[in-house]
Amino acid sequence: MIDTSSTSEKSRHYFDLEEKYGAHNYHPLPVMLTRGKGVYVWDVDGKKYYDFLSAYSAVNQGHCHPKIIQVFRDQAERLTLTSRAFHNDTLGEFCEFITKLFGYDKVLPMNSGAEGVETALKLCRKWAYEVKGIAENKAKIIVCENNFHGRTISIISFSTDPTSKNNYGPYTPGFEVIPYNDLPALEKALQDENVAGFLVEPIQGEAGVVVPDEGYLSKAFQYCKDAHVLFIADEIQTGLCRTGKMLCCDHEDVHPDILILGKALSGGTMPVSAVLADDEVMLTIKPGEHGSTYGGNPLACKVAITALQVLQEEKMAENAAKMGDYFREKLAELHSPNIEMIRGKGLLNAIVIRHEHKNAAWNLCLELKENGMLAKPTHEDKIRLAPPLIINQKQLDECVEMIKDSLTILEA
Ligand code: IF1
Repeated sequence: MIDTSSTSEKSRHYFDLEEKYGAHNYHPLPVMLTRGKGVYVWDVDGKKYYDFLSAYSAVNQGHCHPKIIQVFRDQAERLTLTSRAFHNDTLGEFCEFITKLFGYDKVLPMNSGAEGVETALKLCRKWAYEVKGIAENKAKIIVCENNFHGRTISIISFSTDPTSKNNYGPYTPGFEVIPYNDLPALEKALQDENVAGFLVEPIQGEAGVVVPDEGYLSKAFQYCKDAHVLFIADEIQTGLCRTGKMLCCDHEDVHPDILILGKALSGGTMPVSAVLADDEVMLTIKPGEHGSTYGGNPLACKVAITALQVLQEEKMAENAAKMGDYFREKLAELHSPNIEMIRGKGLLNAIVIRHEHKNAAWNLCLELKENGMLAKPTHEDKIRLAPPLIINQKQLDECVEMIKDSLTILEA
């Protein structure tokens, strides 16, 4: 059921269409958006909001970034898709740009984040058999509790969230779950010589922006090196300047063996993901052994180069770091009895609500919406606060006021 109690006639029309003809696989906030620009989005009644979800970090560069949209348009009029059965004159340029930027020999372009993760898992297994020498079908990949890496059957096979996982079995074997941010558990799991890889989110997004202890990533990386195991970083949500560095792994000078990017790689214009690795790993996949119709399409290639350039030119990592520190400081200064905890890095943040009722975080998000700010609760009591990375101090001040005003409804 869609809660439309606070919505207009106009938006109700669109809600009704979705409800009647669309699958019911989401529970969105009752707001009907029609336009976006920078840090703002507008609903069908013309009301303006700050976007504090940024499409789950896909619009780091801000909505409809003019430079990205211009390149998108130009390329859309020229050539959009050839398939990989033929060459196109944009793929090579993209491959050179992204591999040089992140320091890898090769890149494999895909579309959705989940496809990127699947590609990384396949690469890891190929490497396990063809380079590491693990016996057929014995390879194991270590993952973390409360992970979120996408929605495919194999990925949800190692989910620990019943909402994502239940009744989709039988599940794909070959994964071992250990607690997140737990180095002894990793050390122990790595003793099994059939382990080929360790897949990890540098900060767990869906789990509620769980930031691991300082040193966790660098030590985990070292443990993997020592055990001849691939360190696979899912930077789909944490990468591309979101946490105040180009990659979240950069905070600890970790250079993953396999790097997965997605979301903001297109600045929110289309699904573009990429898997980066050196030749020892990447060249284990031979012609015809993996791919996708749209992967590496000309439109995606041009848009991705521009999306990355925009992040660099506009110093979005620096802004995310600075504005993130400022934002958390201002939130702390509210001294709200209703905020249990404020956490995050750069502009990937969450507040944990001190709640009496189950719906506290949801109700707070409804109130934030009334006051002009869109955010989404996760796990009942947490609200993710992740605006586009172009937000400035004056805008953040305004948002902190909105949060302050909205928090009062929790006292009622
Ligand atoms: C939905 C969460 C965010 C991701 C990481 C891979 C993927 C995601 C670290 C898959 C996707 C999205 C999917 C979105 C909800 C959202 C999400 F709350 F579920 F966890 F961002 F926090 N790795 N995350 O975060 O990428 O295939 O979707 O392109 O509606 O499922 P995708």
